[in-house]
Amino acid sequence: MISEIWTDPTNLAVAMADSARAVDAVIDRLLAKPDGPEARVYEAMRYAALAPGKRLRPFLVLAGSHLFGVSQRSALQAAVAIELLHTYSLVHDDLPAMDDSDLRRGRPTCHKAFDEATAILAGDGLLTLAFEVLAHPDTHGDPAVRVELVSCLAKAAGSAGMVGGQMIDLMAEHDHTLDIGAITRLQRLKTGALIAFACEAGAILGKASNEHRRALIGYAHDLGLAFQIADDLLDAEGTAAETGKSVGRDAEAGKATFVSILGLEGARKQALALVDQAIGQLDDFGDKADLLCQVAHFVVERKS
Ligand code: GRG
Repeated sequence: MISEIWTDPTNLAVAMADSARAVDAVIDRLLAKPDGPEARVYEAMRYAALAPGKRLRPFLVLAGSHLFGVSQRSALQAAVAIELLHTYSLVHDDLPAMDDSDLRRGRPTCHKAFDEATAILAGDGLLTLAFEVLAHPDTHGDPAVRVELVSCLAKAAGSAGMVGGQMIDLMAEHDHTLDIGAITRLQRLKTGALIAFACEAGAILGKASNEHRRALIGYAHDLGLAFQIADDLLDAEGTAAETGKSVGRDAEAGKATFVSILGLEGARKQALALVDQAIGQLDDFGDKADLLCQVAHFVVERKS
């Protein structure tokens, strides 16, 4: 049972820390360093994937899986897969050809700690490992469930999801006239699609009803936008020491963001309204959804 991972299932901070430990233990095992010169790419993958991030997406997988009585082993496999894929996106996003960032998760970015070629390979290794993990029989006894997970993650992460959103974002660097609709679409693809997969994974693993699946997708859409607005607020108001990454990049680049369009107060209000809306989508699940309700508040209150 997933709840066995959580030493205090009523306390979000404790449950997130317990989940992160369980996920990191699996990643540590998966990325055991081999002998030979290829060990360097494992070192870079470990450096990026085991760095102190929030492990929000794996937590969403575990908390969503909890609603449907999914086994701990299945849920952890999906949780690990999404964290590996998320980490690849961070490693590649930080490269000089993209965001050119020096700091990530409070440490030098992967290409700074190693070199660009190694960081590209580390990202590629993390991305492909994510799918290997999902396709493994440990993820689910029913191959149709494994195929559905692989297909849904591929869609969320690919050109119709995160990669497409990143492309729109890069194009927007030369177009500062994006309106709120265009920014919402960009962010739904760039960060929302992966968050939506994280929330839906438990429903797929648990073979949930369409109605329950729709409720989780609704929750995820609201949560994903709230997360992004909070991210824009942190970029505008946070410090590198607090967030562990470079800040002030959006304003510096003159980028259109939720904050530049809605203003600080407007953005904050919108994020809080989305949190209420997200929580409203979980009514049917009762107390079992307590942690998902708590994490919705965390997403907008976080400092990193
Ligand atoms: C390179 C294909 C490709 C895509 C990159 C997701 C993304 C697209 C880039 C990440 C850059 C970024 C700062 C996006 C804003 C939202 C976001 C994904 C923040 C990082 O996620 P957190 O806050 O990070 O969950 P931790 O480190 O806690 O895991």
